[in-house]
Amino acid sequence: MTVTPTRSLTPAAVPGIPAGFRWGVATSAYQIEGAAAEDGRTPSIWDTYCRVPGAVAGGENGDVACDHYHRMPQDVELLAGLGVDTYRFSLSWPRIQPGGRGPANAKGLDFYRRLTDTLLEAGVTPWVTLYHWDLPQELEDAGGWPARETAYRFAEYAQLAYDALGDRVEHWTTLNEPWCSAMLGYAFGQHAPGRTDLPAALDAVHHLLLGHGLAARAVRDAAGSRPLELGITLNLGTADPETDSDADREACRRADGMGTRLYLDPLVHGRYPADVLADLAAQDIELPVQDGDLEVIATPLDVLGVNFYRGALFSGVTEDGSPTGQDGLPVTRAVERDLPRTAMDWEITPGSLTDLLVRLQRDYGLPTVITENGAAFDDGPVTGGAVHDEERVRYLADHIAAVAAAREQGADVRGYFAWSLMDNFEWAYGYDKRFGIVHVDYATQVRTLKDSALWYRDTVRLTRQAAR
Ligand code: IFM
Repeated sequence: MTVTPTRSLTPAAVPGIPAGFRWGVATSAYQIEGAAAEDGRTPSIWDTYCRVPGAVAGGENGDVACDHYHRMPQDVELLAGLGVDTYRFSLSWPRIQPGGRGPANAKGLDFYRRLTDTLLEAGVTPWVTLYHWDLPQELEDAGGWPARETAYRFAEYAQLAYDALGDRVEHWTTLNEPWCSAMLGYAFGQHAPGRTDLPAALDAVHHLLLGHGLAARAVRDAAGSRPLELGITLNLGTADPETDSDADREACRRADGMGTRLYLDPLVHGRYPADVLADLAAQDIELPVQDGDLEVIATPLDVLGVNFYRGALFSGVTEDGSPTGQDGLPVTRAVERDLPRTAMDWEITPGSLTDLLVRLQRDYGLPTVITENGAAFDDGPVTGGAVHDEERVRYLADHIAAVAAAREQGADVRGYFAWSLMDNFEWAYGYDKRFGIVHVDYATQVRTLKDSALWYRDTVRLTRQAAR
């Protein structure tokens, strides 16, 4: 659907957003914490990958990042000042369980206890993600996510984390974007650990999902009668055909199959999509499913976390019109459109967010929360204590309007978290791409609210007031 672009950037109540809708900001451990070798934390695959020459722009790494580990109280004050009710952050596995095995590290847990307590004192609900890509290096050395054992290690770590924080944290997300962990990390070599092995990546998909299911069961069992909202976060988009041709529609089926249904069908319906399994079989790839795995993976979810950045248009032929590529496989080609783009060169497609949410409701029927949405832009400098990031304000406004439109069409969307609270380490892009609504000066660690942060604060307040 087409979302009419926002004309006015003056904050105003968003119609159709009810009282009780969650408004938040999100971050992840490796992207902001720093303190990479402090208090017993051991290296994750990202610490290792950042040292591979050429892997990360500018040879940058998360050793210091936003120094959040040392500046946590001020950062909580900052986000509480935005008036958000929820803060989504991730736990660093190697900080909590160094090496990925054995007992918990008390100092690591203490940090997250302090963080959650500080949030609660400030009236902000903590929303914990257990895994946002920082696998302990020792587990990668033992085979990483392509190895089944990693799924069991993840469940053990989830149990340690829940045992320590379950008395104060009600909202738990197991994995962030398993597609990225599996495909960018093991197939395309663009994320840690930097492998380029498609069959291993598909093994990783299954073991990530199995790890999710095992962790979900461990957390549910440990929670007992405590209130718990348990979910997983996926990066999802839309796949629209360039034309009505069979080839283009098939390309969309494949893109949607590998990006969305390969995850959501087993999570919600307890089975992998037959067409995707057939496509994989044609490449001699079989998922390493064992008896009982799918029941574990389909452990009931309370909420689906949706990370949305863009939708895409697909063609089933090469630019020369051939239906097969050089690899002999059917072509699934993303077609560039003449649309405004972010600094990541990602097309800006708010209407796709509405389409996605309506489709998720129809096909999977879960309540959703937008656990990430936002954009990198080449912001101007900090001048007079301000950063005028009009493009980001427009991006947020149009996407929040898209959420409201989806709700109007029946999608049960219960929250929206802006990505990100502050500029941070954008993985292989280093620090150059700034997604924050708060600017970070990495030389001084000074934080400055961008116009988008002020706009978000006022929009949240006005929307809440109107809904009362
Ligand atoms: O920065 C990332 C985040 O870690 C996961 N989702 C996408 C964001 C922007 O690329």
